[in-house]
Amino acid sequence: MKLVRSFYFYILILLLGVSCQSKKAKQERPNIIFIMSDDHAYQAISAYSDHLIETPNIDRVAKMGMLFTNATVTNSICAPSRATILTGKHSHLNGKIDNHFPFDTTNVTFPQLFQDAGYQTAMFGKLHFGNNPKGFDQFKILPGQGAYYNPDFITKDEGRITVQGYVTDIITDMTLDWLENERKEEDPFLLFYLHKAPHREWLPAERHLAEFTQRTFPEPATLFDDYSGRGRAAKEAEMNLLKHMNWAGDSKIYPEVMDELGIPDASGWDKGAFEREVGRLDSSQRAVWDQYYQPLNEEFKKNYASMSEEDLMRWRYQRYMQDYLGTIQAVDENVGRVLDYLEENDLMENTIIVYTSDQGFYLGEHGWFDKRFVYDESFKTPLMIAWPGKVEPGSKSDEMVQNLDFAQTFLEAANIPAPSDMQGESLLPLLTGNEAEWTRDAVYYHYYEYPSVHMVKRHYAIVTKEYKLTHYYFDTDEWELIDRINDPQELTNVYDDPAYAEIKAELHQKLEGLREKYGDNSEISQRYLDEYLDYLEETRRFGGANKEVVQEILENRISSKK
Ligand code: SGN
Ligand code: CA
Repeated sequence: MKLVRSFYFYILILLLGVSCQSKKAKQERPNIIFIMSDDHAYQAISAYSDHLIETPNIDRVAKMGMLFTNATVTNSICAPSRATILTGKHSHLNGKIDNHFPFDTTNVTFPQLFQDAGYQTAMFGKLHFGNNPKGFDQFKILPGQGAYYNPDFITKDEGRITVQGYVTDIITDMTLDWLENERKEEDPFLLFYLHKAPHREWLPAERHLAEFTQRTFPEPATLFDDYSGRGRAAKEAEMNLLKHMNWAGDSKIYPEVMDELGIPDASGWDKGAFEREVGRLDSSQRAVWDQYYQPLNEEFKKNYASMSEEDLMRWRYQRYMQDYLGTIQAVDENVGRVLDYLEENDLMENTIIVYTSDQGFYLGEHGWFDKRFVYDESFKTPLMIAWPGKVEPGSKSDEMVQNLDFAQTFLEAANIPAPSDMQGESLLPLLTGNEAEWTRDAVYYHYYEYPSVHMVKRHYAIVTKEYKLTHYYFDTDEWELIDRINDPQELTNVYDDPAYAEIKAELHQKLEGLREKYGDNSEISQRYLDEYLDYLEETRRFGGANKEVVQEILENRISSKK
């Protein structure tokens, strides 16, 4: 009897041990909070440089963890970047090459794998896929680009809703509400907290207008770039602050003031963009908004006639920075609210916190706004990752990491096997101080969305820490080689300089190797191009400043088919 009793006792202990262990193992899986803004340039984060704005809260993530100074994207545009993040695959494989067609939801995304593995999953903010995210217990996302003021949301449980207030605050309220009221304490979570800001048309919260509409900011060295050292792609892009920025939608010159001054609606959707955004304010909100923008319009009216092109460029840069950085002020405050919540609720310990953007952005460098190019300001993206106890506080890495790497990093951290066709590399060796295990010395880039808004030609590239070799292959056939060390502003194409003959040959070979490794080639590029041009031919859905160029491309195509 005694023997039997002690046998049962032994079994009981064993079972208890197993269940404790499995509970512990369960708890040990880290929570993940993925904070991503839209178009947030690293130049506008004080952990990188404080010449434009102080972002003390975003910087907290870098202070707690690792700051990446060479983080990049595989395709510098919104939805494709998000697709690469979720699938761990380059655009040509996940199919989301540009912002036009919806994301192919037969792709396997890492949140689905987390959900299958027992994680709680939630997403709040901007996704921009043209369909709803898979693998989420809860989501509230902006339709398309979303709006800054009194925005609409597509929600999992309540259909489409409109919420009064400022988008950055609202997305944060939703995130905090989920953490507080929906999250179950016993299971780990994967949470996407995705800001719309600081995306065009850069509309700050009411509370920041007084300060930001008054500030002046230092100009970048290349504000007046004439693109003389580079080829047609840089020269023909429509991203110049003076020539291609909207007066109403972007610079907040009232449509009626444009009329008074005889400024044409050059893009064809300038006044519409203003209405789309500012028109969402109710009358009392609008009255507050006008308090700040009205005097600015009055002043501009007075000065316009006497302003030179150079004056106008400078004025537009300041206007741009006032609004763009104003929207970042709200992002920083709200990131602070989320970090405070984690601290106050003992959630810091076992949580991976990421702050990043879907790509970088031009803040007047090369005279530009927007992104798309493989030049640094849009190819690189801010990235900091904290994981208390695992990542050394205040550490830095200059390794060439990419948005392609997130999926495998998180899967490894959560001990979930990654599908073998994912193409990134886990960042855990870098995060945990095992640099020797990291061997990547070059990354691959491919941008597709052309002909389209901003008119940046299709290109693919190889980038190492020292060089960039780029091929613009459609509507031109140009190679560009940039010496990143000696020409950090990327002003001179040295492709035909004999001094670079050897390195050029080496890079060509390496580029071919990368294309093979990732499974990209000109046949695939041609297929995507044909699909897009067929669509343009059929729908004629193009317009604005680039209308004639697109028409010419299509006519050439039709006549070459004959
Ligand atoms: C809109 C913007 C463009 C921007 C694209 C893509 N114009 O068309 O400036 O490049 O989105 O942005 S806007 O006046 O309508 O804002 S992305 O972040 O979604 O890729
Ligand atoms: Ca973006």
